[in-house]
Amino acid sequence: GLSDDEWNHVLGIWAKVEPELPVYGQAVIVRLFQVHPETQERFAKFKHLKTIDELKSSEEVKKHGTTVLTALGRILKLKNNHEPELKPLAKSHATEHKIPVKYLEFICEIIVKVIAEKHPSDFGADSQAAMRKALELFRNDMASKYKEFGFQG
Ligand code: HE5
Repeated sequence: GLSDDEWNHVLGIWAKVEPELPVYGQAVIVRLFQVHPETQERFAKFKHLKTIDELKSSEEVKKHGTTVLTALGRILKLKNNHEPELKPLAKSHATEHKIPVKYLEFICEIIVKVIAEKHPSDFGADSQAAMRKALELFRNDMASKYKEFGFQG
């Protein structure tokens, strides 16, 4: 798990992200599709969006980005006790959306990068390291739940 100090870093930066969740959410999803185009194939309703401009101007992309970061924020705030919040998410991603753990890694790395770009002065090396650790915990627990749901991920 993370130390109190590490959680303070994680939740401190999250408090700066939170007022602008739709802005961050949009940036994360657009970047995910740009850097890892195979992830866009998983979204039936985003397949028709071909250009960067189309992605950036899509209200649906923005809405989904907000949904994703809202879920992640709730999990981070529960610190090491995220099981009740994580379980339904793991279930839907394992059995319904079938999202490989690799894709979770992609999006987590992009989340760190997007925050670093938008908040360079508030997201120093210690905070970045703490956030990476929290996201790794999230992914590891998603991966073990995936297995419980019979998805190898
Ligand atoms: O599962 C749900 O609720 C428990 C449905 C809404 C939802 C989805 C759907 C939520 C809350 C999340 N995702 C959250 C989430 C947090 C992690 C970091 N997701 Zn999610 N997703 C949904 C991630 C990571 C992640 C990576 C990838 C490639 N996710 C995806 C893909 C994905 C897809 C295809 C869907 C189905 C809904 C949809 O099509 O939305 C437009």
